[in-house]
Amino acid sequence: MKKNLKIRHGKLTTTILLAAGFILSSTHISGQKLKLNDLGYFETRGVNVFVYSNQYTGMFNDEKNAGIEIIHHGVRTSTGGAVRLQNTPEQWDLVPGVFDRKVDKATSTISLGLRYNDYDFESKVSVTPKDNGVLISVILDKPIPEKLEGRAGFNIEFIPASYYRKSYLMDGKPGAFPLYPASPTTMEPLSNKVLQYAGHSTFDDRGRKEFIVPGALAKGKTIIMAPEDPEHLVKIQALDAELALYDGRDLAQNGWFIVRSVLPAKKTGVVLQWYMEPNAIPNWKRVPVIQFSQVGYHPNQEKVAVIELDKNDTPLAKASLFQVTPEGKYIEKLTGNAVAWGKYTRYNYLKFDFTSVKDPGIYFIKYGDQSTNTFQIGPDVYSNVWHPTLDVFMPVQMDHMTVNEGYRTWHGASYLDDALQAPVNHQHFDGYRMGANTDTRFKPYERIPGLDVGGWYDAGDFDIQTGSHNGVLSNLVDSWEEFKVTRDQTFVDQANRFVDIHRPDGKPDILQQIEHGALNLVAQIENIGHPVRGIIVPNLYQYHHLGDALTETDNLPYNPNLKPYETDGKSSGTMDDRWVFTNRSAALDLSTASSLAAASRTLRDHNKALAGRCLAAALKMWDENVNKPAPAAPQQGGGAFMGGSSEMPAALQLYITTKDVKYKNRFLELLWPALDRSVAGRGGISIALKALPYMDADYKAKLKGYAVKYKESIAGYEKENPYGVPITSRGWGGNNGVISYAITNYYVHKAYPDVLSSEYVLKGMNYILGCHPYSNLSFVSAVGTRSKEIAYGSNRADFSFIAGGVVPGLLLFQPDFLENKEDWPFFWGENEYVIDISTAYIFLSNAVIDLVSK
Ligand SMILES: [Ca+2]
Ligand SMILES: [Ca+2]
Repeated sequence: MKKNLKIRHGKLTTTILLAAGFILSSTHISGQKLKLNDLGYFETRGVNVFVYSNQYTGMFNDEKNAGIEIIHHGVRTSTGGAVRLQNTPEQWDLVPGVFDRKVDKATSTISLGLRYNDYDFESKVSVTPKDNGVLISVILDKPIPEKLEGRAGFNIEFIPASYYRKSYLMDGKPGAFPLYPASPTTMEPLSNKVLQYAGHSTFDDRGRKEFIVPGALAKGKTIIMAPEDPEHLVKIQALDAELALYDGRDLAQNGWFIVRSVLPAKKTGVVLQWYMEPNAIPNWKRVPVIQFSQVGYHPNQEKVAVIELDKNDTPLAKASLFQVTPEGKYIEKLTGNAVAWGKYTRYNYLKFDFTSVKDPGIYFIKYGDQSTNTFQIGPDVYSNVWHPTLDVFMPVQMDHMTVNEGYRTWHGASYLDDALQAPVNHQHFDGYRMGANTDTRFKPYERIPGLDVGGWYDAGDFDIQTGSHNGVLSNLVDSWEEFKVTRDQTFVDQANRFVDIHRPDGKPDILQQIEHGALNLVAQIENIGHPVRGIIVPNLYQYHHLGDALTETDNLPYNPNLKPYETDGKSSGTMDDRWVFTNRSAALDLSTASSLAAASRTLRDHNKALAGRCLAAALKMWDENVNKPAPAAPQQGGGAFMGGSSEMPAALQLYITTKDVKYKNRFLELLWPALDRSVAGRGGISIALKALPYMDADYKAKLKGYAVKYKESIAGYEKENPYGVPITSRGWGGNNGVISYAITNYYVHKAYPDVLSSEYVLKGMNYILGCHPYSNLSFVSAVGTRSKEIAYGSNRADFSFIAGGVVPGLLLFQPDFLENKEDWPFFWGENEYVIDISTAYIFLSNAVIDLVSK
């Protein structure tokens, strides 16, 4: 029976076997043994075990992207796999540094050292194939430090989305993985607590000097996880220790299920061994993924689907396009060749070209027994693709306002207690830093007035980042000036801090958004003297806030005469007001000058007073930076000044706004040498073409040579991957790069259609809308038939989305696994909406509409 058992539809067959009373042991269905492959990980069909192919980057602490990780039937299900110091480590709990990682082919062993500097504690971990799984050993040269006895243990974490709604057996005793955390917790005195990152605390103990310790869901020697599901079945056996199963979500919504064994005290040598066997379905193949634009296609554009295949899959020769008739019938419209493209990362790729089909209608693609969801071909497919971003996403991000939509209030008017001067010599957990001086007239912790106005939550968290605000203003001004985006579906009342979605008020929304961003930037310059890096909550236990931003602070200004948690109704003794990180930078001064100079033009008719303040602030920043003698600091070639590449856009925007030729001269002086250095990047061909309408015919003629050079510089993308766009995927997904690439191509095509065709713009759009690796979901929530419905917005704890938000996209797990999860919202590098990417998408959408309408 064993040998002949074929599981083609794993779950179904297993269920039948169980129902028939067979005893199912993992050896019945496990496939071949794991082998160490040339890429440095353990592999068999259906199962890969990565051992620190990916390591903690330190950028945002535990990103659940490192350690011993299982790619289980095509899906990454485990992370961590390290000596850890808590039952359920949180994002800001200490992670060990990795040293001395060795991949030994002779013994098929991957080994490494782990080190906690804070406790001078080192351990070694080795992983080697055994039977149908791996043997994990923890080795100590010195006993664990006394302080960590009972705390240091070996943990591995399993993603809840792959395990809830499923069962486990602990030493044969059944249990269910909870959908929502409800395991027992106990309190312990703070003196017992292991340090968190840099002495911060994720927990607000309300002054009680205590912390929470999650209790186990089950304990035993052997755990079988998801025995009913061959795709996710994992057996873990502690050879000489106790195993416990925990739920990390007791402490943090982004926690995982954790299997853990505490290390024995006062021992050295091999102190712990686990046998871990992820089940492998024999002859498993990943289902082909047919990738296409979820929005569909304009009749006259190229239409090429990409088909992503398991390396063990045999490519089929043909794919088909079906049309859905008004009667609900499917008509085969076209059968064409599925043309081999080659290998990219771990998959093989085919391309299916159905450009010849131009009839408007509803279609789907069929390849083998896979059919896609439907999409459209028609002249208007792009007409509303940016509406959710401007109508919903941007309003939801608006700070200092109540934002309402129908029966739902997204959030109240937040951070009315903004803001305090950040202290000097301070490193903040979100990357902000203060040096030895404040660069302002304010003392540390002194209130800086006038900042409780305008601005957007930068991303899934709630800080104001001035740099991304500059990007947003630039994107919105460009959209307004290039495409006359007059859409009005939002009611904005600045005086009463109230925003209502889907409610026109007679004013173009894009101007109201420009106004909202400009209000905060101008307030920075007027009240502080210059723009600042950003404004953010001081305490880590505030920063991880999930919920209405109104409640991240108490919205009452801090009053040192009151006790913590005490209030007189007007102020409060709780030090929770946001801090302003005020160190000055010439680059930020000038990029803010650029965005405010641009904003001032668009606001002339909408809000004349604010337009004047924007221009005054921009001129002040220009004068204080460019007109003062340059320091003896190292100069970049071509006369670049300490503001670096920020000076060029500032000069251009000030010229367009004021028509003062001195700015034009400075722009041109900087531009040509910059183009000679590189045509790419924001200082390259893109800004040169943005300036085109304000320059003469000679300028356009001279620029053409650089446009040709640009085209040559992008030729490689067609060979790098089957999508023909630049895919970057380290640390943070690369959708921003794809959108910015497509926008640059738009400017080049518009000026020189003979140099670059419009397809270079549309390729970028197709990628964002679903024609990309891993899945075929549109990366813009609520745009396209199927799109990101679970993302890292401010509502991520509800496994939900914000319509119109654009996610970063694919992350690469070294050496060869691209990922963008749709069942788990907490990977910021994959799924966190950011305001500047989303507004660049508004511009790109309008560019595409402009192109296809011609
Ligand atoms: Ca409006
Ligand atoms: Ca407060």
